[in-house]
Amino acid sequence: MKLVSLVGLVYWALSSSVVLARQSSCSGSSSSIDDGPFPADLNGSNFTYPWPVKVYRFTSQNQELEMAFMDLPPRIGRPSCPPTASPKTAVLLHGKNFCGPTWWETATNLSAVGYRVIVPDQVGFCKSSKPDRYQFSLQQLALNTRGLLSALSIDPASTNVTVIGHSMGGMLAARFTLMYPETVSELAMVDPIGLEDWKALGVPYIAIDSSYVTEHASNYSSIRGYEQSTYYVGSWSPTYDVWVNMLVNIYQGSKGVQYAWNQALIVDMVLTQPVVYEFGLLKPHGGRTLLVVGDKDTTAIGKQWSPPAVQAKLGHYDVLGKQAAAVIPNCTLVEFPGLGHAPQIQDAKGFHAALLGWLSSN
Ligand SMILES: *[C@@H]1O[C@H](CO)[C@@H](O)[C@H](O)[C@H]1NC(C)=O
Ligand SMILES: *[C@@H]1O[C@H](CO)[C@@H](O)[C@H](O)[C@H]1NC(C)=O
Ligand SMILES: *[C@@H]1O[C@H](CO)[C@@H](O)[C@H](O)[C@H]1NC(C)=O
Ligand SMILES: *[C@@H]1O[C@H](CO)[C@@H](O)[C@H](O)[C@H]1NC(C)=O
Ligand SMILES: *[C@@H]1O[C@H](CO)[C@@H](O)[C@H](O)[C@H]1NC(C)=O
Ligand SMILES: CC(=O)N[C@H]1CO[C@H](CO)[C@@H](O)[C@@H]1O
Repeated sequence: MKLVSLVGLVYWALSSSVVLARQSSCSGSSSSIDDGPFPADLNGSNFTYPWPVKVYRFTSQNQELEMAFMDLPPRIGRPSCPPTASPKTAVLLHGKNFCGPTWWETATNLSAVGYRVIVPDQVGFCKSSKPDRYQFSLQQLALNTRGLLSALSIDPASTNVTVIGHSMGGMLAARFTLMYPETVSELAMVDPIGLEDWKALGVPYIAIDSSYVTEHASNYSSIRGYEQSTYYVGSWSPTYDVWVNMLVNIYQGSKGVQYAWNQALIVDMVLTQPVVYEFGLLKPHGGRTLLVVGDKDTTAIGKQWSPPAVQAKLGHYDVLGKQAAAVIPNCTLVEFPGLGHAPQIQDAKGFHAALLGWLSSN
């Protein structure tokens, strides 16, 4: 009896170590950086990016995936200040309705003051893979992003990494910092979603299949209508069109169906995976967090399909910013009066002055 169970135990230990060895050699050999060049239409987006697109190939959930990203050296475009190995790196995380390129002004500003800037597109977005089947979680996207940094040999022991996220990217930046506090030196969130738990406030669950129908029907007028009211508080400038068309291009592109499906899974992800309860645990190792909000931002996932009494409770960033800043350790709150969900676009100068001022104030 004892011998049998001992033999069983030894067998189990041997077979599981074989499995572990296989997994580690498998993931070790299958992650790589491809510097391209790539065709204009990459994974269903033919939007022209401001800098060369590279691809991080890796294995995730038993499939080969690619994350597209841009990697700006410090002091790009300043020939008198040649790029040098920089101990500072910034990682810029896009929101659900944007892609890496929307950060271009932030990226050039950070590069100008000496940051290497990594700008990924998450799996399911933009020029990255759009898998037919994927268990989307904020943790999985954070893990993918951490894998990209490792593949680029960005070692947090010798490099300070500043993580900056907007909207869904802000929620992801919070999750990333909770998972990898030793990697994140400083955290900055710009109108992050997830400052409240919408489901706890009464937002009804919606089937992924229903979200898919809405996503698949997206077009210029539906995207612009949404962004005009929540991002820009009713105003519009022709310079905002480029970001709408960048999305229309994907919805109508060669991977449009997979993109709409991935985006429906993303809606489910942010609705069901709150971070707000963990804000008190945010401890980037540099000790500081910046929270930027437009006080007229009204973004709230599920507001569109909630009853009016629930709608009235959601998305009050004038209140939510202060609430979050009171809970997050060492948090600096910068409010942009009269602005909505995208202060980095609507008041780019004011935003970059606030961001760079905070970064240099340590
Ligand atoms: C990281 O930033 C801290 C200040 O927050 C500084 O003391 C430290 O030297 C920096 N580390 C590197 C590797 O630059
Ligand atoms: C755009 O989408 C909206 C909502 O899905 C729809 O009502 C409208 O007819 C569409 N417009 C065009 C020009 O297709
Ligand atoms: C991208 O695709 C759109 C159609 O979706 C087309 O109008 C446009 O010319 C393409 N642009 C490039 C750079 O290929
Ligand atoms: C707050 O941030 C500063 C750096 O700006 C750091 O020196 C200090 O230790 C932090 N305090 C806490 C409680 O983390
Ligand atoms: C920084 O951003 C502002 C707009 O916000 C832009 O006008 C300026 O050119 C940028 N600076 C650099 C060095 O890229
Ligand atoms: C899923 C998918 O289509 N992935 C493609 C993304 O783009 C890279 C680079 O061209 C391709 O190798 C992948 O097949």
